[in-house]
Amino acid sequence: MIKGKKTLMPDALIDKTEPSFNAEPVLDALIVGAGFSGMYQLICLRDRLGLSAKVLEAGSGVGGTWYWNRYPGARCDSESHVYWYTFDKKLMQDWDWSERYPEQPEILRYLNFVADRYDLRRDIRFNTRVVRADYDAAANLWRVRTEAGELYSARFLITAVGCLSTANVPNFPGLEQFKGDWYHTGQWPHEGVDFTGKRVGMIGTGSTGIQAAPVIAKTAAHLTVFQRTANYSVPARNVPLTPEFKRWIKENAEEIRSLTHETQNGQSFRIETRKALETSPEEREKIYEAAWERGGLQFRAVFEDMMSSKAANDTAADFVRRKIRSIVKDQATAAILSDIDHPYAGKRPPIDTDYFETFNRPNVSLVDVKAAPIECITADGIRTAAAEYPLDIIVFATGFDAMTGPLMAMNIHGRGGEALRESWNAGPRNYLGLQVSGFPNLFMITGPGSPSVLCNMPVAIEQHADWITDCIAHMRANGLDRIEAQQEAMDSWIEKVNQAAAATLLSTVPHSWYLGGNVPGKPRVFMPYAGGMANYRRICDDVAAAGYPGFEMSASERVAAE
Ligand code: NA7
Repeated sequence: MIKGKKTLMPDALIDKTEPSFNAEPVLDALIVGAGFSGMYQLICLRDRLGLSAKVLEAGSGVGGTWYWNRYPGARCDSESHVYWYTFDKKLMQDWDWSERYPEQPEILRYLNFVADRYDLRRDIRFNTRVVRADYDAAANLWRVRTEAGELYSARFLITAVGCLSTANVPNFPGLEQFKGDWYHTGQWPHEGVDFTGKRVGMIGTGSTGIQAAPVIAKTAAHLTVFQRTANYSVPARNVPLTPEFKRWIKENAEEIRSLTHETQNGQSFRIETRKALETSPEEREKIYEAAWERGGLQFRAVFEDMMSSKAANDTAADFVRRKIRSIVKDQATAAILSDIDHPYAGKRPPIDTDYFETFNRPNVSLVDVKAAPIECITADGIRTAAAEYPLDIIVFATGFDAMTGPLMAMNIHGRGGEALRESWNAGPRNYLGLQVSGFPNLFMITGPGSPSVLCNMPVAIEQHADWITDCIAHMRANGLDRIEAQQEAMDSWIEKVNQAAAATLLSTVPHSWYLGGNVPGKPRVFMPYAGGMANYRRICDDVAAAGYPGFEMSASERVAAE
């Protein structure tokens, strides 16, 4: 135990032997990552259960995704009144968002406000990257090593490393000879980047590139957008929140929270029950037009069959393509932007502020790198199969090794030294997205196999952290200190994850990061659980209520002997 630190962990569960390599006292729980999930998990375990818990965080501050992604235009696509913690009624009353979609600096301020309010920093070790974690079966402890060589031991290891935190910088030949500056959007310099008077090249047109391009174009001398796969986007229609709306949030905070627990996407809007294919073309057009005007992710929710029927989806896809062609004045550019090869929202659907309008600026041009791929980076810019583009700055808006990347980077080894990397070499496998057979006492927050990125993240995060907390409380109450997902439970869960994906159009887009399609060599497996957040919550609750079937719980020998 940490000297002088109160813990409620029963003596029987405490490892009293100091392992030879261990420099730190044994903790009840070690959490990796101090973003939305790690911060809340710390509150749950330390303040609710009274455990000794610490967080290791690679960054120098809290925030996770919102600490790293400081690129111009970075903003949340969920609306602010559902993008926060809801575990504390008073906290919801004490924070005001300023805009419909909170911008990165405001979210980071919010997370710092939460860290201050619950005095979290005293148990977070910053600038500390985990480079290896081993399960020590004899001691029933996780042994964790950091980049600086520090060693930690803990009964439970909880990964709160985010889904989109391992930057994917494509391996273009010649990057090292580029004379200008280059940046990945997910590792943006804290001091910002001055684009004034610069020739900027931006690779990537996912949610990030679509947010960044309009902002970069405002100050750059010229912005060249290198597009491989054309993408849909719907206007966000961001606005400052009125005093009336802010009051409405406070007065209805509990009802909004309940609604986010009932919907399949953790949002405060429901997916309509009407079907696109049973709606007349005129009526459909009106519905899409109204959704386009309202803006935001809700566009996806206007027809029940949009994500399950290709024919229904085609009506939405056709609407957005027509919008792109009506906004973008240069017909050649409009044709490249609207030549989209996948269903609407088959990849994560971006929302934007003036993205397509940006291509009407005289200082912005589009390069189709599907037609003429990028061959290399030269000292002076980017060379494609068709031309060379001289640049001062290159922005990689090229996404992430999503979901599994951050877990693999921790170099996790389970029982008998089995590496997670090996165990998952054909794609991630787990039970309920929470635990992997062979890796006792390891819990994953919003990892593969859970709704995670298909849900409004704070809703998914609170559900996971609460479930893990209740599970650990149950174990403590029953004198148990070891939990491991059973192989059969894992196999049948993965079947459910695959079935859920196959029932939607999400699994039909080979280049989507949901499927690992954006990282060369990554197994093509649909990673998140697409069966809906409300359904998933029910499944997890039922498992807990039934005494955790599918998990094997036990008392390690020392505990059993007492
Ligand atoms: P995404 O959605 O993975 O988008 C990355 C973009 O970068 C996408 O347009 C890719 O094209 C492009 N890309 C990646 N590698 C290359 C290479 N080698 N050449 C050319 N273009 C490339 O990442 P984002 O950061 O935009 O968004 C991630 C999530 O953050 C988002 O979904 C939200 O949940 C928040 P491709 O489509 O693969 O052809």
